[in-house]
Formats: sequence, C-alpha cells, structure tokens
Amino acid sequence: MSKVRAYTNIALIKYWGKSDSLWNLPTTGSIGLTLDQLYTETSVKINDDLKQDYFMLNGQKTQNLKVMKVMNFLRNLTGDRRFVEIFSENHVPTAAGLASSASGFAALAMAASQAFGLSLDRKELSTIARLGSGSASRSVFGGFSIWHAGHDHDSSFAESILDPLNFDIRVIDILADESTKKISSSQGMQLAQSAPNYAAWCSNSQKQIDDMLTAIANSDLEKIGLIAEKNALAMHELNRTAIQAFDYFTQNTRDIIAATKKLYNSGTLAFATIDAGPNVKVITNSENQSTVIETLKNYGEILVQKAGPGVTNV
Ligand code: 2P0
Repeated sequence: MSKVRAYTNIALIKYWGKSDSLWNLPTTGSIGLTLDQLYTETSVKINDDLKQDYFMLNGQKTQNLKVMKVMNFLRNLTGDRRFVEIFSENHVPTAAGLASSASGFAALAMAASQAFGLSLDRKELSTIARLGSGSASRSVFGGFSIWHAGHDHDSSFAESILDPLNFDIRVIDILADESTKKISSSQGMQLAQSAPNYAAWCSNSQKQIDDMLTAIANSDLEKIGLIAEKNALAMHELNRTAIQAFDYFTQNTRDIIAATKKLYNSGTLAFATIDAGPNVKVITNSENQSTVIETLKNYGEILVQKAGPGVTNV
C-alpha cells in the first residue's frame, strides 16, 4: 500500500463560483501556488471484506460525502466495485486551525487511483481531485499552477505553469485566533454568485489570469502581488454585496490589510490575500520577509511558507 503526500496551495487568482456543483466546474479559471509547510498524507487499500468505504481522518472514523464521490467515480471508471480503507492525516502546526481540503483531495486522488491499479497522469489526477474539492486540482502540481475552468469533467483540469522550488516568493500566514461564524466555501461562493458585480468579476478574472501568467513568466513579484491582492479584495467585496450579504473579514483582518498596504507604500514588497475565512496571508520575498514579520507578528501567529512540491508517493 503506497502512501501519498500533497501540500496545500494558496490561490493567487481565486476560484469563487461554480457553473456545476455536482462536477465542481468553476465559473472562472484560477491560479494557485502550492506551498511547503501544510500537507496531508493518505494511504488507500482495497479490502474485499468491506461493505462500504472506511475513512479514518486524523485517527477518527469519519463520514465524508466528497470522499464517497471520488471513490464512486473511480469505481465507475475501473468497473471494480470493491470498497477501500482510507487513512489520512493532516499535518498542520498546532493552533493553525488550517484543515485543508486542497491537500486532502489531491492526496486522495493519487492514493486511490493507485489502489485501483491506475497510473494516471497529473492532468487526469487533477480532474479527480477536483471532484472532491475544486482547489485540490491545483495541489496536484508543485509551484504555480493554473486550473482551467473548462466545460465538462475532462476539460476542467489543472496544469503546471512553473514548478520552481527556488522561486523567491514567501507566503506569510498570520494566524489569528478568531472564532467567527463559519460559512463554508461552497456556501460562500453560491451566495456570492448573486452579487450584482459577479459577471464583471468573472470577466475581470480572465484578464487577471493573463496578467498573472505574464508576471510569473517574468518573475515579477510586485506584479504577482498587486494582481493577487486586487483579485482577493474583489472576491470579498462580492460577498458583502451578495443578496444574502456576508463577510469573512474581522477587525483584525482589516487591520492586517491596512498594515500590509502601509508596508507596501513605504517600499516593502508586501501584498495581502484572504481565502474563505478571516486569516490574511501576505505575499513577499526573502529580502522583505523579516520586515513583514516584524510588523505583523503582533496580529497573530506567524507561519512562513515557500513554494512547495506536487503530489508524490512517500
Ligand atoms: C481558492 N477557495 O481558489 C478559493 C479562494 C477559497 C477562497 O477554493 O466547494 O474547498 O470544495 O470546491 O476548493 C476553497 O474552496 O471548495 C477555495 P469546493 P474548496 O482556493
């Protein structure tokens, strides 16, 4: 039985809306950077005696519909109706509170397809990871990757843009201990799609993808950061203007964003991005990271990440 490891990724251009929630087809393409600190390790084994899949997550027996969806897809693909044992562990620093479906489903896609004797290429793995969680399609790849929106299962895949483990980029997570009411990503994006500017956000996103690809090709960290920040802030503005409006930001989120802007205005490369929660991640590089940490360490626990590898056997 092989064990597989996959790392989380941060979206530089966000996935925030579905055109098909059964197949997890997104309304827009997105760009991610796989990171090197938070990961999931998963092993999968076929067990002829089981009458249903057995899923252990962090040592606890768990029921998960998305896991079932991935396993059922693989059973249909192979015609092998047997059930599996899945053992999965999230490796997350204490207090970080960052469980990740991105690393989890990238690891499951590879471990489960291997258990069924399939040797799929990364593009195919990304489509299977996507069935579990959209952002997982990008965690199949190391470094920068793009997930193409597509229009059906096969055309909605991710691929590598650049897998440079030595690209000088740092992502500083500022982990604040905030207990806000949680709206899941799936629920949040569904609500956001009612915002009056949603269609405009989608078409703008396509332009930002083109600009981001150019910025990555030129190793232009300032452009990467500026585009990512703009894209993220616009995503959260959709939430605030949805028919059932909501906001992941807390006062701490707003304070960190303001402090990050101040840093940038005084000559430090620092750009904020925020996912479906209150925590801010600051994009910077090795030269600027100590200034960023010094300024932001009072707002929460600091975790520094670099570009990380794609999904792999361990
Ligand atoms: C992203 N997020 O691109 C965006 C930005 C959060 C904010 O993808 O419904 O867990 O399982 O496909 O992938 C988080 O949502 O959502 C996410 P589902 P997922 O990373």
